[in-house]
Amino acid sequence: MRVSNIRSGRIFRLALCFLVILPLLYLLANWSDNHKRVQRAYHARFGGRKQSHQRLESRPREAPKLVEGLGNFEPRNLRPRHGAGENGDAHILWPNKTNVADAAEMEYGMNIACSDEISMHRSVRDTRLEECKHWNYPYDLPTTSVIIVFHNEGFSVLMRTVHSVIDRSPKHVLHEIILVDDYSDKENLRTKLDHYVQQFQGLVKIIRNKEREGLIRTRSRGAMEATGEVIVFLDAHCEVNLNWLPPLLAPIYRDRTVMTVPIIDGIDHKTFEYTPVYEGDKHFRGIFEWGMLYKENDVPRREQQRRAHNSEPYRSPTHAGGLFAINRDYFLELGAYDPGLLVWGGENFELSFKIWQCGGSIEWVPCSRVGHVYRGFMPYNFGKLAEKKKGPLITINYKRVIETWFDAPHKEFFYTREPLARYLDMGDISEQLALKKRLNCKSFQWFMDNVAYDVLDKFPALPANLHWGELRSVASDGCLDSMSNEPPALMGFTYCQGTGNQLMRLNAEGQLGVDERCVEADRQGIKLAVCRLGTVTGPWSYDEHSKHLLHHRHRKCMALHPETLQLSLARCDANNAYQQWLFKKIRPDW
Ligand code: UD2
Ligand code: MN
Repeated sequence: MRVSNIRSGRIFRLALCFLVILPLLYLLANWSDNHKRVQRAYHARFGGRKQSHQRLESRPREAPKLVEGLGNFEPRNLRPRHGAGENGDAHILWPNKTNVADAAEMEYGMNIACSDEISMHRSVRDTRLEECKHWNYPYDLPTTSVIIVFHNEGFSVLMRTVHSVIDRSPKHVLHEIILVDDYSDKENLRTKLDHYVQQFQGLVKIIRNKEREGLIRTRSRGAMEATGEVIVFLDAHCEVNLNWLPPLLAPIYRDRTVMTVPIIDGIDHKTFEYTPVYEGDKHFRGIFEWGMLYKENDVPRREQQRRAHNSEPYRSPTHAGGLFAINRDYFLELGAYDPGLLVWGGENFELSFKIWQCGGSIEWVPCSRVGHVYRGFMPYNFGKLAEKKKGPLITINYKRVIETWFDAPHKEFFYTREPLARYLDMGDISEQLALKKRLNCKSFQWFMDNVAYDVLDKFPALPANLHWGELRSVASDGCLDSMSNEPPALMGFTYCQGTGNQLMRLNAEGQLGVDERCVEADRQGIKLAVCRLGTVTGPWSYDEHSKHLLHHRHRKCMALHPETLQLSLARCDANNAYQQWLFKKIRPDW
């Protein structure tokens, strides 16, 4: 009895165990499982606290992705448009408007009468590589301020720039467009603009300089006033192409020290025809020659091969100047542009060298295309700022830039190519040198070795000038002159004036140069020619005793015809004063 009692007691307790504890255990296990699931979901959504925050920051920002279908920012259902200049076609004015067109060309360097007849919203030819339509870009790209500086631009051209930006940029990214008026004094432009921009309800802002500052300082001012994360500079005569902005912003979104540059298409200044400068799928990048003229060169294979797709951005040593995107704070941390640079020119090099040497980079973006009107000539003067500075203002700008960023050997190349630059007063660059030191910037040699490694192939190290100056005839009162001609052309002979057209340089390798051109000779005469890329050698030598300029290949001397004053090669004759020449150093009077 007792035994059975005890036994039944045990069975009861065991049953109790099963009935109560097991479900409890089950519930407990389930709860903790659930709890972990909820925690996981929470972390995924809100990123959790410190630990996952760090994870977020170190996670690389999303890169653009090539997809099968249309890219996420590609325009869809574009309706074809018809009318003057649509599809970027040339628009030809009626013959009875020729006078107006000519007047506009004279005043603006472009045919504003033609522009006036073209819609503000005209379509342009899609000049991109086919592949460009298939990139997905991150949605949360940085907000952007587009900055357009202008001085006396044609109204319709300026406003078409603005409309094209609004029509072809994602709304949530385009933060503002800032028009910075560099003291324009054309009648009506001010009131017309103020009135016209009202329709944009604050998206387009106008700020005005109290005096003429030049484009360089005006851009720096625009950057200061901008409130977007990224700033994009455009000239006041541009039309952006389809889906131009996301590909420019994507590299900056991932790395704030990248400056990006769109590929520039051409808009004809007479007909407003929109055409690519380079056809096909070959890419080019910005370099320079030693006189600091901006040049473009094929992208070297080494750089091509860094990329998986031909439509991806590639690195470039420099840029043309007008059109680019950069993180605003980064631009200001770099000191914006050197405020000592005046009006126009050289600022593209200053910014490029500064970015590369101080740890950033420049990328050209094939999928971002922007049209730019290349004018027939520069329609404005440099105003009071140019009067204050004696000597050629642009060369002064170059001198500031090379004295800040070049090293001694490369500076020498610049002075060999521009001998007069040595005498120019470039002002004080101590602030620039201090900035270079503060930012711990790398040397120019580093830049040449790692970034601009293709420059020397095209523009080799310059041998020193053995002689330079005006090339005066001993027999006749006059000098050799390139006559501002474009090569190929005959060299001229005129009164000695000490101008750039007459500044000849004979280097230690026999090359006779005038500005970026070379002087050559054949049976037809003495010629202005394009210097052969990649060489610095030439056929000439100068004998100080006989005063002959000898052409080695032809074994003849440079001679002046006594009557026609034409230049040619003649059999050398020691007694003929018309074959005698003197290099006379030009002493600038500034
Ligand atoms: C190129 C650049 C230009 C600039 C320049 C100087 C391109 C396509 N263009 O010459 O952006 O970098 O080289 O190095 O890369 N402007 C002023 N104040 C002035 C003079 C000009 O606001 O005193 C404006 C002008 O209205 C225009 C912009 O600055 O919107 C650039 O001037 P540009 O078009 O005459 O220069 P560009 O294209 O010949
Ligand atoms: Mn321009």
